[in-house]
Amino acid sequence: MARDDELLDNWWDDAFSGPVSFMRFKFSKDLENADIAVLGVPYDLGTTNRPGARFGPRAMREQSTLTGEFEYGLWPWDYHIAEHHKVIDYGDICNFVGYPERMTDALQKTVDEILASDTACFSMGGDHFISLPLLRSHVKKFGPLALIHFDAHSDTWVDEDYNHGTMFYHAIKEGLIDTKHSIQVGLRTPNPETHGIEIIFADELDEMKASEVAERIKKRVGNNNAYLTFDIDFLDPAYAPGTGTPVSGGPSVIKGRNILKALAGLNIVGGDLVEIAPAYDPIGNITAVAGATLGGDILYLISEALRR
Ligand SMILES: [Mn+2]
Repeated sequence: MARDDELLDNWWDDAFSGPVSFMRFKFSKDLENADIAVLGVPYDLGTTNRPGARFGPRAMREQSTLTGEFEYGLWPWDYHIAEHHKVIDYGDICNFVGYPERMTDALQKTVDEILASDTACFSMGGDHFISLPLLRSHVKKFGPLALIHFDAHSDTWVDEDYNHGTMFYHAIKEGLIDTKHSIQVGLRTPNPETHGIEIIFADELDEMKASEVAERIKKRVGNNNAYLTFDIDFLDPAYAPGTGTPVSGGPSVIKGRNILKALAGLNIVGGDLVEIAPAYDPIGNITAVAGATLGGDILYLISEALRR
């Protein structure tokens, strides 16, 4: 837990120049000198509709050079994470084109190593299937976890196939998720089986203040160790059109950010942000800008939890 003076003293002053690492944290594999690792998982063979999330990590990094532009940190957080923690951009997991089963093994092995060195991990997808191997690694270290899940879809379809709509069913079946302390937020698609997880559907969410949503999540999760997973299609397609399975009628970016900010204090041991497929952005990298911002918020939540 050390202040990262090197980063804070040598700031890149232009968002459009310099290395494209997540929020300007340095590329490194040195886990001994890191508190949090940011990991890209450019995998999209688990998609059931439009592919393209393999370009998500790169798009998030590129847009994060603006959200991470200031040595003062990411608004509305009133500090820079580097004042408390050394964060590294660990690069991407790769080498599995045409061999999806290799991704699962490579991702688990890498995240096992990261967590074994007492470094926390924030991952950028990739499609949502990557959360299954990520959960397996986190549960190996922490035991079954409360899941805080932002999404338009439940991703708990009872189906023995492995894809980005079934991985939380498999996670429940594998005993990775502590369902009685888990909650899904923003769902607006059919969900025949809750598996005992609490759900705030999108219609109810729209009627609630962000602070009320956060209170419901905090009450459900309590002091338990939690994993936070954020599918960018939680947002309305007006804010996040660049994704594989968009669903109309979702919340805004600021609603999502206000909920996340209010979750500070929870024991969030790891997290991911997934499903950005930048090719479907009509113009201006809308979805990746949202993802880089919300991803920054999740990084702050992990940092906040480490400080407790
Ligand atoms: Mn989804």
